Amino acid sequence: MSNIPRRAAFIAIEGLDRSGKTTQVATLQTRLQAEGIPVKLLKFPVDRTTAIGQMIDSYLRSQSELDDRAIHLLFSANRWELAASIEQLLAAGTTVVCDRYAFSGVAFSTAKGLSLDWCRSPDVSLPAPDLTLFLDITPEQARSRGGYGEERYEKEEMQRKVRDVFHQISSEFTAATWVTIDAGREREDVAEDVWNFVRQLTGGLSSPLERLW
Ligand code: T5A
Ligand code: NA
Repeated sequence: MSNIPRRAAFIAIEGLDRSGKTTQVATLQTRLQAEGIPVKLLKFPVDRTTAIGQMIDSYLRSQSELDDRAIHLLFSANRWELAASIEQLLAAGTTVVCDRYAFSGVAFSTAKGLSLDWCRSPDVSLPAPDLTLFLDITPEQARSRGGYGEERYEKEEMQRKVRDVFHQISSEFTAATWVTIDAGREREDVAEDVWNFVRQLTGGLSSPLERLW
C-alpha cells in the first residue's frame, strides 16, 4: 500500500469573455457535490470588495486609469492573496476550481502590448493548476450571446488578440494539463466535456502541487 499522501485537484477554467466560464463553473460545482466531492470555487479577479479588488473593479469599469504594468501587478497580487489558502484547501482534500487564473492575466496584458515574459514574471511560483480547461469561442459566437458588455476589454479587436495569446500559451502545455474545449456549443455539451476531463482527477493526486510557470 502506498503511504504517499493524496491531495485534491486544482482546476482552472479559462476562456474569453462570454465563453461561459461562470456558467460551467457553477455546473461543475453541482456535479462534484453530487458525487460527494468537497469543492471550493474561486473567481479571479477575486471578490471585487477587497482593497485590491476595488482598484481592479474601478479600472475595469473605466472609472480609473492605471499604467498597464500597474494593473497587471494588481491582478497578480490578487492571486497571491489566495495562494496559501489554495494550497491549504488542496492538502485538506478540497477540490479547488478557479474561474480565470494567471493565464487570463498573461493573455490580456500581452494583448495590450506588454511582453509575454514580463507578464509571466509576477505569477512565477504560484500554485499551478493540475488541469486548465480553456473555453474557446469565436468573437462572432460571443456576439450572438448578447455581445460584449461595457467593460474595458470587451471589444472585438481586443478579444481577438486575447484569443491569439491564449492559443500561443496552450501550445506550451501537454494535452494532460491543458485542454481546449469548443465553448460555442450548447451548455450541456460543453458541461459534458468539462466533466469528462475533471472526473479523471476526482480520486485525488499523489504528485506534489506544481508551480507556475
Ligand atoms: N482579467 C482577468 C485580466 O485582465 N487579468 C487577469 O489577471 C484576470 C484574472 C473581468 C475582466 O478581467 C480581465 C479579463 C476580463 O475582461 P470577469 O469578471 O471574469 O473578468 O468577466 P468575464 O469572464 O468576461 O465574465 P463574462 O460574464 O463575460 O463571461 P463568462 O463567465 O465566460 O460567461 P457566462 O457564463 O457569464 O455567460 C455569458 C452569457 O452567455 C450565456 C450566459 O447565460 C450568459 O448570458 N451562455 C451561453 N449561451 C449560449 N450557449 C452557451 N453554451 C452559453 N453559456 C453561457
Ligand atoms: Na466580461
